[in-house]
Amino acid sequence: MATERTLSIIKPDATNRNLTGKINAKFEDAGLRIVAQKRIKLSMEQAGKFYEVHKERPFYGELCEFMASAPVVVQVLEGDNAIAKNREVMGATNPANAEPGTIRKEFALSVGENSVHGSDAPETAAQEIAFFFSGLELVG
Ligand code: RTP
Ligand code: MG
Repeated sequence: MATERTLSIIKPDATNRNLTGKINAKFEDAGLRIVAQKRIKLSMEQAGKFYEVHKERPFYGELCEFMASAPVVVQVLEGDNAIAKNREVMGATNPANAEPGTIRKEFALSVGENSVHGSDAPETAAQEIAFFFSGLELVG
């Protein structure tokens, strides 16, 4: 199996409710190592740039406002098949459709305020990691 890295974000609905530790425990229990992590407050401009791929979607404005509404925790997770494994631990985008035991099933408030983000492919993972972290911040 390939060791991969993926970009994860603990979103404002979760940081507001002090869920960072509980969410990190889910990642670590699944074998995902947190190799970089920082708590930051995104500006509207930064949120807009990060989610540029969704700019034509009807929820884009609401999504950017939400992501800039309170601090987020951005992190790099590493492990075997980390991209797919992280998305499995996160659960479906809409918590109503998420499997029991997943982060979104247990913690998400709605399809928008759904507690976590995870990269969806190797190319986006590399881009998203570089968006938030410099090489110096990434230890093995
Ligand atoms: P993410 O990118 O955050 O990991 O989530 P995802 O792949 O499961 O979902 P995606 O389709 O990429 O959508 C990105 C984020 O936009 C918000 N969203 N709101 N109101 C809505 O119908 C709606 N749909 C999506 C969610 O916060 C979703 O995670
Ligand atoms: Mg996505």
